[in-house]
Amino acid sequence: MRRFFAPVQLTHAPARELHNGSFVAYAEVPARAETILRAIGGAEAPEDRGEAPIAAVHAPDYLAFLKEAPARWAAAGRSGDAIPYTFPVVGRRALRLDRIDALMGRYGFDATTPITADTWAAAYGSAQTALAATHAVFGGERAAFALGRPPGHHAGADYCGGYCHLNTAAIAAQAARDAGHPRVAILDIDYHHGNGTQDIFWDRGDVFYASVHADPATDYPFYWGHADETGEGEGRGATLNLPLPHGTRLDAFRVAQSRALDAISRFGPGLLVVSFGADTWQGDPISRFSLTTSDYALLARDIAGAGWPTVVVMEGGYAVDALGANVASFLSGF
Ligand code: OKP
Ligand code: ZN
Repeated sequence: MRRFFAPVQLTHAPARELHNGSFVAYAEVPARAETILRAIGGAEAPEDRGEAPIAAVHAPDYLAFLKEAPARWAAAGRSGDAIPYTFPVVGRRALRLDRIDALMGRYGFDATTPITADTWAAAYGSAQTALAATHAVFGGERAAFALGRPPGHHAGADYCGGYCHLNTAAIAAQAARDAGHPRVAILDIDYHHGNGTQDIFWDRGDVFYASVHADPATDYPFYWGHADETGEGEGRGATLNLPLPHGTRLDAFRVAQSRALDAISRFGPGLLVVSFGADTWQGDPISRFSLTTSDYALLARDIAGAGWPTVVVMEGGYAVDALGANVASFLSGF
């Protein structure tokens, strides 16, 4: 299975994040990628396919913001990483967006996603891995892996959050659409709901989004991922949310994933993108499901058994010592 990673992705290394009321060490560390690389025996550098496939998903003003935010933050006299701390409450009129502090809240939905001077380059590299894996599948590979780090599924068309800046799964899915696949599906099995991916395809009928995740009644990102969110307009019925409770083990997770795969089968995609997070592992420090390392191979086998050309993009997983084995187990199922 071909796998892709760009060394520049290691440069995004924020110092701290706001977590449950305190500043703590950032959980989405470069060592996550290093441990995965060791476990899977390295990866190819992706070809640079430029910004157009990223701009096919993300708004131009948001991309400009991501590139400019660190310099504007520094110009305001700040020494630490840029972190939003004030947000435009839903529905407010007369937004004044000329100040970096206001822009941070406009383009970020939480205080857990700092932007550093290296963030744009790292996120760009992460997006290129998703494109490289997608093109490998276009070229006939049965499945390919994008070691996306920073991850992507919380990033919307015009916002960042949840350690995510560019939505790698959405960029892969859109690239498949633009290459002529009429229907593309995304299966998101990270512990957290992929609100950004859901938002991007919310009113579209050409990209199906199915997610198995921790119930947003108890878990981040709270505002999205409830079972009654099913899409709107052309996208009505093309979003499927399957929230599960704390403590979920393989049996219940596998039943939910099968429901998602059945729905995707009825949709009939020509290509599948999997947003894979290993934060469903039993020892994950920020999550509360109970999957084991060997469970990931079984889950991947169920997905592979459906037979679609498949692009796997890396999302979360924060138990760094176990992460490599968990990812290797998942990929072995293909
Ligand atoms: C990114 B991914 C709440 C902490 C939430 C953000 C979690 C982002 C997860 N106190 N932190 O989906 O793995
Ligand atoms: Zn997650």
